[in-house]
Amino acid sequence: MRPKAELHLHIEGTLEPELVVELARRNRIDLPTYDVEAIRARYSFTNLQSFLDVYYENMAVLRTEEDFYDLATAYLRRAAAQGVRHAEIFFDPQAHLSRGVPLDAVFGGLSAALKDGGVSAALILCFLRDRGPEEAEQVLRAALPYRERFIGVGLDSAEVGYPPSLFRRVFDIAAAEGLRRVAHAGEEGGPDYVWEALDILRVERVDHGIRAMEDPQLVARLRAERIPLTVCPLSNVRLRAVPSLRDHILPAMLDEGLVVTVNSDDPAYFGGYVEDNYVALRRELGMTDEQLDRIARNSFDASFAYEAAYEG
Ligand code: ES4
Ligand code: ZN
Repeated sequence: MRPKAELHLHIEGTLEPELVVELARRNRIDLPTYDVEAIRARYSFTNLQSFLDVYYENMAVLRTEEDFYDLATAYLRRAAAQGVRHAEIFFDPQAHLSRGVPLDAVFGGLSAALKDGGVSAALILCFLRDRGPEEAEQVLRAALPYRERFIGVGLDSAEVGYPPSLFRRVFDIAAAEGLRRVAHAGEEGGPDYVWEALDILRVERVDHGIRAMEDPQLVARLRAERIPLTVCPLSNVRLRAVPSLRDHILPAMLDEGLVVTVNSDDPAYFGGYVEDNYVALRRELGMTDEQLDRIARNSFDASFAYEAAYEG
């Protein structure tokens, strides 16, 4: 299996139905069903929002530091089995703070799991764009005492209607703190969202970015500046951003000379971890070893914190 880095992965999106049930029992939280197959049967989505509704609901079972430790430990084990040598992992503190889970439990559990996980890994704190820029700034300030535990900030959740420009100030503060910057853009939103992420948020990678392909000038900019794109093929199919894998624009992105990477996004919900995405690209799109090798190489080049010494 190809060694690879995973750069677009929401830790809360690795919450498998089995762990939902286990944590619900441990924390005495009522679930509508304790049948994992019945939980999984709900994972049929029509767009990003229909997924986010289930994603935020299932998070109710994450309450303690130990829960976050177990969640991230399970992901790192699966990632290693899929050839992941380095992971830059998103987490959504606002989704936990709003449920009364302290930031200390989130950072404590996640950073301990990364330390023990046996895979090079780092955290990227994401702002929930549909909660607006003031709350984003509050959460960043609340996280600054933990500054050494995360390497960057991102922007996720419902995209359309929440353009990157709303978040200029909080990204400026993050930049001044020496934090790396990424944003979801061009998943459901148009190329204008990608332009804003680059020009206003000064992002160093674009998460998804598939709709950038609608704008040739934007493609030229991404190519010239070698801005990596963290593409998530199975996610795009499950959220109906593309009709099927066979219609995915990823091969054309590579042909354009873009720095494309392949990632799993929310693997517990989208039917596969990162190697499963690579396998599907070969099977459904006929992508060659050469193309997939290039993507894997891109993933290390596009990473912020991978240290080859870790391999040693
Ligand atoms: C997400 Cl696929 C996706 N898009 C935007 N925000 C997200 N949060 C978790 N998964
Ligand atoms: Zn994502």
